[in-house]
Amino acid sequence: MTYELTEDQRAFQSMAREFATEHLAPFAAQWDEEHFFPVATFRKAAELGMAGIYVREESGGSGLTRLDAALIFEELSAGCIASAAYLSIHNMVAWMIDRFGNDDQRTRFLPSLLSMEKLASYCLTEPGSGSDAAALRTRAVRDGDHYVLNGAKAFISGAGVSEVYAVMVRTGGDGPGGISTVLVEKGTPGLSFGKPEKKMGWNSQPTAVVTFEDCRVPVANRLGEEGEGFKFAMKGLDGGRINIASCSLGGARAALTAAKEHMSVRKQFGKELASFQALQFRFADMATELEAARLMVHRAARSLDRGDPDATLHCAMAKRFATDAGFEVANQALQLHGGYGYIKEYGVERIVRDLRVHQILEGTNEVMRLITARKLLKE
Ligand code: FAD
Ligand code: 2MC
Repeated sequence: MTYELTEDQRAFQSMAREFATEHLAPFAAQWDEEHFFPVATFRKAAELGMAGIYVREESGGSGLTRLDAALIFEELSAGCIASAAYLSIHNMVAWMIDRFGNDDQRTRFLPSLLSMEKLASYCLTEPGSGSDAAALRTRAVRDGDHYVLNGAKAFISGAGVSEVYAVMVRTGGDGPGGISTVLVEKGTPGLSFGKPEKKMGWNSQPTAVVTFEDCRVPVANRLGEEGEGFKFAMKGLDGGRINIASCSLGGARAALTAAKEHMSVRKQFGKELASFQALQFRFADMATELEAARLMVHRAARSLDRGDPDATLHCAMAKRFATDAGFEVANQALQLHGGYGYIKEYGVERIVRDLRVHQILEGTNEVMRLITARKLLKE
């Protein structure tokens, strides 16, 4: 395995870095403050192919690898964590439609998702089932050529704004084998949204409950066969976990850079902070943890690209490690700023708030340990 990036990968990386520097970083604080979801900016990102990064070219996507996506999400997140993370969810849904949908579904849904004229949401979690996702209870009962959906999904990113919802529903019996995935369009009677949740971070994207009350969805909107939905959801999340881990890398890198700048200008006891060896060592550890996390994320991405049988394990390990390391690095960067770290103007407290949730969503870090232990103890 080589860790050198190709010329193409360096080009995607700089493209995303330039986009983040110009279109995300200057506005991230304001979007956080005003709870503004930057849809117009997403459309600009889509023009550069960032709405379907690993959707196949023949389906209108960019046809890039998971490693390319990891590089891109790290760069975007260094500009605005919450926006990059939403884009990652949108990409996950677009990929699921390309990978598990049929030609009719690709034709109907992908063009407007790839331009981000329409946004997408991923709906797995329910009020009663988070970590135990296979216990979901939203039911879809067949009625002719429609399913009638009843139930609710919790914490849905993009809810209310998104036009396309990839919803994991129960069409059969208990457990993972009774789950299917259906695409529900905004405007369908019986589909409604709760009030946006008030959150610690990720403020520039809405999160809300999605409710289905006798919501009639065409059977033609089901991805794959009945009973395949849980596996589709998990396969989507393998890639999602690499992306969210990459978003942690980008946010933590931005915090590390801010700490470096602060340490070189702030003086105490007549010397720059950067001259205290205790702080130098702390900075060195932060940079080392971040680099270790990056290597793990890139290895997981390559595993997924190669179809390695251990890809799910590598994704879980990388998500656990990188989101924990990312949060710790950001929190230490805040500490290195002293009181200024607690002041919004310096930008580090937002990074800490935004990165905290990466240890919880797309599978908590306890669930990542569960996946890892199950796999390793079985061998
Ligand atoms: P629970 O499952 O109730 O867990 C509570 C605690 O118990 C956690 O610490 C957990 O790790 C631990 N725990 C649970 N089971 C075990 C076990 N077996 N062993 C050890 N520890 C365990 N979901 C979506 O489907 N789509 C979205 O777009 C989405 N966006 C989100 C955005 C935000 C801002 C947030 C906060 C959440 C979002 N989620 C979304 C939901 C998220 O995936 C869940 O919150 C997460 O999976 C955990 O589920 P839970 O909150 O029900 O916690
Ligand atoms: N790829 C392919 N198939 C998979 C898979 C994967 N990554 N993971 C599981 N499966 C299959 C598995 O092989 C099994 O198939 P079979 O019955 O043929 O053997 C089936 O799915 C059931 O798997 P498990 O027996 O492992 O299922 P279990 O119920 O024990 O739980 C667990 C699996 C805990 C890993 C899963 O419920 C999980 O990931 N929970 C966390 C939920 C989560 O990540 N939520 C995130 C919501 S999205 C979000 O937060 C956003 C911000 C978008």
